[in-house]
Amino acid sequence: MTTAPSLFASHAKAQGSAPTIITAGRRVIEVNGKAANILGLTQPAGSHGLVMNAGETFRVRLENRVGEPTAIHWHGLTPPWQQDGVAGLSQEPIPDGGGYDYDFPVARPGTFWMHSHMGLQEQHLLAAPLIVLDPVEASKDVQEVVVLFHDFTFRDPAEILAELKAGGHDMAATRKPPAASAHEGHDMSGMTTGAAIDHGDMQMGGMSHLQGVQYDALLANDRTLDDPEVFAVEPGGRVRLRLINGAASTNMWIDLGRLSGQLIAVDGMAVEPIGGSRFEFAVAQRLDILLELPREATAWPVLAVQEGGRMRTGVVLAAKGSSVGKLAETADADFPAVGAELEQKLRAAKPLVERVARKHTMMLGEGSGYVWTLDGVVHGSDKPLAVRAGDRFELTFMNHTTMSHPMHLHGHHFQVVAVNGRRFAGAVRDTVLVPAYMGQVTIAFDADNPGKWALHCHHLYHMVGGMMTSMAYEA
Ligand SMILES: [Cu+2]
Repeated sequence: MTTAPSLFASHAKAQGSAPTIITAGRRVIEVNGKAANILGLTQPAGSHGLVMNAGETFRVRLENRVGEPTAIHWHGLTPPWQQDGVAGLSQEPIPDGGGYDYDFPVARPGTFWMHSHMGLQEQHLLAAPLIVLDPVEASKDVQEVVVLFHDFTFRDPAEILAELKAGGHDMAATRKPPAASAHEGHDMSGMTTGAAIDHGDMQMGGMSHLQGVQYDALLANDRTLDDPEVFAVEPGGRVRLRLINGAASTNMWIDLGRLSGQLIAVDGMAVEPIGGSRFEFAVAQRLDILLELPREATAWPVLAVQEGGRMRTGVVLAAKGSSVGKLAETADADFPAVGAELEQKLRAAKPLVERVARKHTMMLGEGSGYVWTLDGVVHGSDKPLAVRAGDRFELTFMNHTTMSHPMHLHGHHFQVVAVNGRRFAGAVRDTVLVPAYMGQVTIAFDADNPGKWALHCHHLYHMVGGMMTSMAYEA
C-alpha cells in the first residue's frame, strides 16, 4: 500500500544527478471489498509520486507501461512549455513501452501533483502527489501528511462519457434547473439569465446532481473509510496536511470534525492563514492546513465529503494510546454545493503588484449532447487566447452554464482578483472554481512563460466534452 512515509523516504535517497524513474503503469487496489484495476505513477521502490526540494532540478524519466499511449502533466509546476505534458499540445503522446525525459529547475515550493493529460486516464487514477518542500522549513518540527483524494467508479469511464453524451439519467438530472421558476430565460445555447439561486435543494435520492456522475466510492490515498490510512501522530504535535483533490469530477468539502486548523496555502501558494474546520475543495485544487493537535490520546479523522451529498472518505491521525474506531462511510447530512465562499475570504501572502492589464471576458457555455464550450468554441486549442509576452492579463470567466467549473491555466500562477465583480487581492493559485448560474471570477497573471499552454475546465468530462482551449505567446 502506498503511504506518505515511503514517499518521503524515496526523497532522501533520490539526491543525485541520475533521473528519478517514474513508471506510469497498472496496479490493483481493493475498493469496497472488490479488486479494482487502476493505473498509477510509481517509483521503483514502490512509492507513489515524487518529493523534492525547491531549488532542485526536476529530473524525471517517465516510463509508460500503461498499455496505451499516455502523457503526464506536472500540475502546479511551471516548466518550459514543451515539458508540460499535455498530449497533442506540448508533446506527442508517449507510446506504450516508451519513455520521456524531463529536466527543468523548480524554484517554488508547494503542494502539487502529477496526472494524466490524455483521454479519460485520470478517472483510472493515473495521478500522484508531487511535493516540493521548502528547505527553509526543513528545521521546523512539523509532521508532513500528504493525502491524494479520488472519486472512484468500477465502470468504464468511456461508458460514463457516452451516457452523459446520450443524455442518460445522470445527464437529465444534471440539467434540471433547481427551481424552474427562477430559470426563465435559460436555453441550451448557453445563455442563462437566472439570478442567484439557492442550490440547497438540488440533491435528490442520494445522487449528486451537482456533478452528474454516480461514483462507487471516494478514496483517500487509494483507501475507503472501512480501512483508512492511519498516520501515527504526537499528542500536542504539529501536522501539515497537504491535501490534493485528484478527483475527476467531484468537488469536495474538507471536514476536520472537532479539530480546527489554519489554512496556510492553496494550490501550493501561501495565503494569509484562515482558521476553520470545514473548507471548500474544488477539483484539482490543493489545501495546506496546519494543525496543532490537542494533548489528548485521541484519533482525529481528516475527512473529505462530496458536495451535494454525503459520500465521504478520509485518513486518521492517531495519537499514541488512542484507538481508531469505525468511521461511518457517509456524513450525517448532505453537504452543500462548493462555491466561492472560501475563495472570497482568501488573501494572497504575496499579491501581485497592481499594473495596467489587458482584459478578456471568456464565456463558459454548454450545448446539447454534453458539449461544453469556451467563448462558444468546442476544443478551441487551435485558436489560442491572444496574450503578449510581458502582459499583465486579466481574464474574467463568466459561467453561463448549470454546473460549476474548476478552471485551470497551465504554466502560470494567477491571482484571483474579483468574484462577481467585487475586487479583492485574493489567492495566488492555478485552479479556481467558477460557480454555476452566472458565477463570475476574474484572474490576473503576468505573461512571463512563453509557449503554448492549456487553459481548461478540470472536470474531466467537461474537458473531454470540449471545455478546453489554449494560450500562446512568444518571448
Ligand atoms: Cu467544467
